[in-house]
Amino acid sequence: MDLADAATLLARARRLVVFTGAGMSAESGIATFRDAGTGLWARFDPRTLATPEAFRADPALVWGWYEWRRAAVRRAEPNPGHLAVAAMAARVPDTVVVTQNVDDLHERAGSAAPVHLHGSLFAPRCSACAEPAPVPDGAAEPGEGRRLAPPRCGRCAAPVRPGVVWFGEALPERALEAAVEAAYRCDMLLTVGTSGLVYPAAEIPQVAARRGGTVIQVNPEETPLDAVCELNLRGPAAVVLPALVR
Ligand code: BJW
Ligand code: ZN
Repeated sequence: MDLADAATLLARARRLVVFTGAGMSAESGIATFRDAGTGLWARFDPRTLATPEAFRADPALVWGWYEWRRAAVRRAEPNPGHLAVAAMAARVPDTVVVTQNVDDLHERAGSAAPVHLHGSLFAPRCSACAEPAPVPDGAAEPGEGRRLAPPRCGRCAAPVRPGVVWFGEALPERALEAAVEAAYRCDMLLTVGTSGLVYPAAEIPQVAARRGGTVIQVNPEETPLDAVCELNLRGPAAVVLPALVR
C-alpha cells in the first residue's frame, strides 16, 4: 500500500530531489560500503584507503584500489532503478539528482547532470596543484588489492590522486551548495540506498524534511533517516523505483 501512496505523492511533486547512495548501484553489481559481509568496509580498512593520510603513506596502494574499482564500474551497466530516476526527471522537469556515488551510472542512464557530493572515479587530479588529469585508459587494470603507481601531474609532476572525497576532506563547495539549495526548495525528496551515516551528506534529506518537503525512503533496511521519512519503502532500488514510475 505504501508503494501506491508513494506513487501518488510522486505524481504530485513539482520540485523533486532524488538523493542516492551506494545501494542505488548495488544491483548493477557495485559493492556498497557498509552492508554486512559484502560491503567494501567489511573487506578493506577505510583508514588505509580513503583518507589523505593513506594516499600520502602509500599512493600506489590507494591508486591501485581506485583503479580496480573504476574498472568494475566501467564493466557495470545502469540498473532499472537508475533508468527510473531518469524517467522521474522527464515527468518532473524540476528534478535534481544528488548522489554520494562516485560511479557514472546515473549519467549513463540518462540523468543529465547529477550533483556528485563525493566526487567521481572519472575526475582524477593532481594531489599537489589540483590540475585535472586524464582518465587512464584502463589498459593497466590492477587486481583486487594490487598496487599501481599513480601517473604524474603534467604541470608539477606530483602524483595524481582519485577525484573522490576522502574522510576528513571538505565536500566540493559548489556541489554541496547545489544540493542544500535543492533540498531547501524541493517539495519531495526520495532518499535511495544510503545508510545516512556519513556527514554532511546525510543532512540533505533532513534539510528537505525541516523545510516541509515530503521525504520518502527506498532501502531494504532501517536507517537513521527513517525518522524524517513520511514513507519507508523497504525493498531494493531496482525493484521499487520502477514501480513508482509505472
Ligand atoms: C540498498 C540496496 C539496494 C543495499 N537497494 N538500498 C558528524 C558526526 C560524526 C562524524 C562526522 C560528522 N561530520 C563529519 C564527520 C566525519 C565524516 C563522517 O561522516 N564520518 C561518519 C562515518 C561517522 N565525514 C567526513 O569526513 C566528510 N568530510 C567532512 O566532514 O569534512 C569536514 C571539513 C570541512 C572543511 C574542511 C575540511 C574538512 C567527508 C566524507 C567523505 C565520505 N567518503 C566516502 C568515500 C568516497 C570515495 C570512495 O568511493 O571510496 O563516501 S565513505 C563512503 O560513505 C562513500 C559514500 O558516498 C559514503 C556514504 O555511504 P552510502 O552511500 O550511504 O553507502 P553505505 O554502504 O553506507 O549504505 C548503503 C545502503 O544501501 C544501506 O543502507 C543498505 O541497506 C542499502 N542497500 N542494497 C537500495 N539494492
Ligand atoms: Zn600538479
